[in-house]
Amino acid sequence: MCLVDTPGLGSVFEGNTAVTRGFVPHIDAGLVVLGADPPISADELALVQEIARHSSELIFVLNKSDRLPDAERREARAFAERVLAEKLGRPATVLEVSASERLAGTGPARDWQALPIGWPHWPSNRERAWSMQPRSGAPSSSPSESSAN
Ligand SMILES: Nc1nc2c(ncn2[C@@H]2O[C@H](COP(=O)(O)OP(=O)(O)OP(=O)(O)O)[C@@H](O)[C@H]2O)c(=O)[nH]1
Ligand SMILES: [Mg+2]
Repeated sequence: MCLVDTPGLGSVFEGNTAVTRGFVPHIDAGLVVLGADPPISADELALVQEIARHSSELIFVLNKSDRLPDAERREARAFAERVLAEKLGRPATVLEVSASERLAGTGPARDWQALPIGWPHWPSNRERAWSMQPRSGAPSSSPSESSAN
């Protein structure tokens, strides 16, 4: 498995957004990390729609859930689920997480247990070998990348 952490959108460094957009055709499965405040931007929504054209394997998480009181967090999640569903034309579930709590080993359970075990459903080795062939249009600078087996 090769995990690629692409830069977030809306950075003052315009190249960051270009690198992320350019990487979309290479995605087999996407873990979309949304911030709690604001929950999702128009740019992120457009990117998700673009990713969905390349992969049906998509998971959405609302990170930094520790930053919002319960009522606001519920509202942020419901808003993100509604706009994502409208954009994708299918139901979308957003899971609440907090990377900070997870790192510190503190906080409530949140939705960590709801992250699907065994996700994503990786293609067979043969299909994977094909999909890892160099493709045209690869980004000139690479997002941070890590590999695991
Ligand atoms: N309170 C809180 N802060 C968080 C959490 N996750 C990340 N942060 C903070 O948010 C800031 C940005 O975190 P990053 O992990 O760099 O976020 P990112 O989405 O990868 O950012 P880019 O790659 O620059 O788009 C840092 O100061 C983190 O400490 C979280 O769950 N809770
Ligand atoms: Mg980052």
